Amino acid sequence: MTVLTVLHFPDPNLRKKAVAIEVIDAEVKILAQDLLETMYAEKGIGLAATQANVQRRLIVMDLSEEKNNPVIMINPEITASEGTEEMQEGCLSVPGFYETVQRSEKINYHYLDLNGDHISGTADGLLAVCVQHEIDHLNGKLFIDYLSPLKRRIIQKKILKQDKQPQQLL
Ligand code: GNR
Ligand code: NI
Repeated sequence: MTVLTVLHFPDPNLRKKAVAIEVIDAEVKILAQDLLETMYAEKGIGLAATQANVQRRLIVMDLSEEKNNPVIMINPEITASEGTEEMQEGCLSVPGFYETVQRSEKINYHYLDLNGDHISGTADGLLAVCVQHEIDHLNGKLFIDYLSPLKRRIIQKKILKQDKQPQQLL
């Protein structure tokens, strides 16, 4: 088990489109576990493989209070959506910034689990937001892309400055 490095905006690798997973082999299973471990270590509620610089269509999340409900979604897709809702979002790849984003309110989704079984469901609230946020990552899109260019530029400057500071290790 490994905590992976999470890329920060404006790393160009965050803009790459992830490719579908054709075979759920040992490598995919290890990646899923490492993504979960990274998500828990960084105190996120979701994480996409893209954020760990792996361009495969795999996302993980855990929306439970007790952090005991890991969900692994392979090749996740939104098959229907309705309504709009606004929620304040954050992102481990845009650390320290929280902004309101408009998304679909209710979605139908589909994915493969680690056994290759087809899972579909409907979601609203935080789960709906999180699934949309994570699938965006797989398509090279970030929540700040929904903000004004000015806001995005300010955030970019601040993150570049932040990441230029020497990091305090332990
Ligand atoms: O930890 C996270 N919290 C969050 C809050 C509101 C909307 C989306 C998210 S996802 C984010 C973790 C992350 O960056 N996933 O890609
Ligand atoms: Ni994110």
